Amino acid sequence: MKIPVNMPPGVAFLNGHFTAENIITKVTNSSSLVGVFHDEASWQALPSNTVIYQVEMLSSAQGEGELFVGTTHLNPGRVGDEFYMTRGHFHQRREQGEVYFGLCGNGLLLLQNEQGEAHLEQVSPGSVHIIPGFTAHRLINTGTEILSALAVWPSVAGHDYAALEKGFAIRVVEQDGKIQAKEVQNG
Ligand code: PAN
Ligand code: ZN
Repeated sequence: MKIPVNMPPGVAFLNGHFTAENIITKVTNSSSLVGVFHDEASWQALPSNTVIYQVEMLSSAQGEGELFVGTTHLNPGRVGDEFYMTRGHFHQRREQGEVYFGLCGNGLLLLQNEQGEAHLEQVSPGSVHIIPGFTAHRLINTGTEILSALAVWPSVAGHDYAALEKGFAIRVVEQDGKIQAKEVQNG
């Protein structure tokens, strides 16, 4: 009997683009990131169709035990002094973790627990980030190139954006030509 060997989807580790039959892409424009950046006037001044990031995902099975695979491509840039970043979220199923892999570009992964304690990890090509359950996460592009990171997460995890309405406890800005992480009051 001939045993079939199927061709799986592929990912280019240099830029995170997939080769697969069905790729799902979600584009996030500045206009949908209401209240995310602290300099509201600079945010208002951006053309509303300014692309901040895109998530490219494989279409995969959903349900308990199934996994999603996706790459976030976060553009370089700033809103005022604050670097472009993803909205950031807790998982709706709080206990579900995730793994991020830095592929290209340079940036930071902001992690924050339910007590509001936050810290940063350097994201660079080859970096591996284990995001535990009960931990909100956001990517920040502090470089001049696109920051792409591959992620694998349980399909049942879901996204809870509302829980972070007050924002994260750290903001990352450029000040005096340097990348500076600042603690936010009421974060
Ligand atoms: C990622 C994120 C992606 C976009 O795939 O969803 O980086 O960030 P926001 O969802 O915060 O807009 C992930 O963490 N999935 O669970
Ligand atoms: Zn996530």
